[in-house]
Amino acid sequence: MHICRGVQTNSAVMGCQELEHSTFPFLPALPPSAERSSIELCCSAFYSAGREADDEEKIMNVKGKVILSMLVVSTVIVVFWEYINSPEGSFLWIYHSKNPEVGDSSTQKGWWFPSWFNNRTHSYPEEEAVDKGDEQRKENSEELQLSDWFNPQKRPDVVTVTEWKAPVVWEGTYNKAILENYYARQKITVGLTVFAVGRYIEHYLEEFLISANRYFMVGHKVIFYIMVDDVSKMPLIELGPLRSFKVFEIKPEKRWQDISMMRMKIIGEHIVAHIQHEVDFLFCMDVDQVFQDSFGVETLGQSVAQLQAWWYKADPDEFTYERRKESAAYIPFGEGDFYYHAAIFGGTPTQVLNITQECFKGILQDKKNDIEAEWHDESHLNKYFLLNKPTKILSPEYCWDYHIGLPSDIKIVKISWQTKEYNLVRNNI
Ligand code: UD2
Repeated sequence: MHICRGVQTNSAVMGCQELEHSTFPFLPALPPSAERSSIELCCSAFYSAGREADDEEKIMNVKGKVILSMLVVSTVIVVFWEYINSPEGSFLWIYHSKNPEVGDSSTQKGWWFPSWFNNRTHSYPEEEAVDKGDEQRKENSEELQLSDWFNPQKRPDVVTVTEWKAPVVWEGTYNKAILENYYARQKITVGLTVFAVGRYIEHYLEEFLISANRYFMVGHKVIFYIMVDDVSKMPLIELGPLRSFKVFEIKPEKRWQDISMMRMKIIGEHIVAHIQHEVDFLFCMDVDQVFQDSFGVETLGQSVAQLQAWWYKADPDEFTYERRKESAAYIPFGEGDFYYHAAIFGGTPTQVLNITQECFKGILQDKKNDIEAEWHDESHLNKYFLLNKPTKILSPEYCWDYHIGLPSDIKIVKISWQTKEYNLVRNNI
């Protein structure tokens, strides 16, 4: 041992290099002369058996240390790589990732540490398979004809087809099995945006999400996009196997009217930034409502509008459209098809992007002209759907208010309104 220490400057170091060379083939090879001289030095220095044992022990020690240090180094490299790849360099269970395209007001919060660790792009459960790209979507889309799944004659008591031949989906009009089979083959993913700002979080969000988890697009992949102004108030909810969610922190507006209207801007930004790559269809919903029954694939379409429960039997001249010419949402008397409810609208990401961008343009124009439409975003949505007819309309069964009672044409309530408690939840009345 002492001798070894005495010659350590050469023999020990070179011995190590030899060992490393044979154990770790990726280390640079020594030149043959260096190899030879190291072997010679080693041989002459450790001739006796005892010394050989010492040598073996030393070799084993060195081997162990080398393996250990390689492990440590590779772990440090992996962790460092993850760290620098996280947008804010934050190494937390809940991480922040500012999305430049989504604007300063929006910060994404991830809640799934295991998936963060497994996937260095910080995606969520299901997300990898979700980003399918247009190619694969096209491949899978053998067109399903309307007559294959929709039978308007099944509900002669109500309006089931619009003047522009779009289906109005009522309970009994659709063939669920055919639709399910079709969309299962396409392996679709459906997104759902919901906003809960201020007291709407504690009042409505948990019930909305629990019920959506249970009834929204059962059997299909779903991503909930949850926009809140305070993530610390997010209810912890256990989701079903095909469900995942993404939470975003948004800047709260001072007036509830602006919170409602700004949804159009925020949804549009998120579609551009990521939603368009993640889902095939997207719904946007108010939070103050609860799913009560299956809200399934029969609701999917290019652009989908919801009939407002209080107005589905009324004459268009009675509708609460914006009637002032100065507003971008203006609809004159004598015009209009239906009164659509802003609590639910949807379609393909491209169509929903167009809806939200056009509505927000109208909202901005009104702000410039110092006017606010009577029903805010809903007035602009009605104007949009007047000019751009929806390709599918959902009956009021899909968003019913029990305060109306339960007339015989409402067969199954899919979503019901929560009681409006404006004095409790709104920040300005
Ligand atoms: C109606 C429409 C709604 C919208 C609004 C515009 C219904 C069920 N919905 O809703 O779609 O057109 O009129 O006037 O009739 N929100 C917050 N925090 C707030 C305010 C709003 O999170 O402080 C969100 C939340 O998701 C809420 C939605 O915006 O569900 C619409 O606001 P609302 O439900 O108070 O408006 P409401 O009931 O008059």
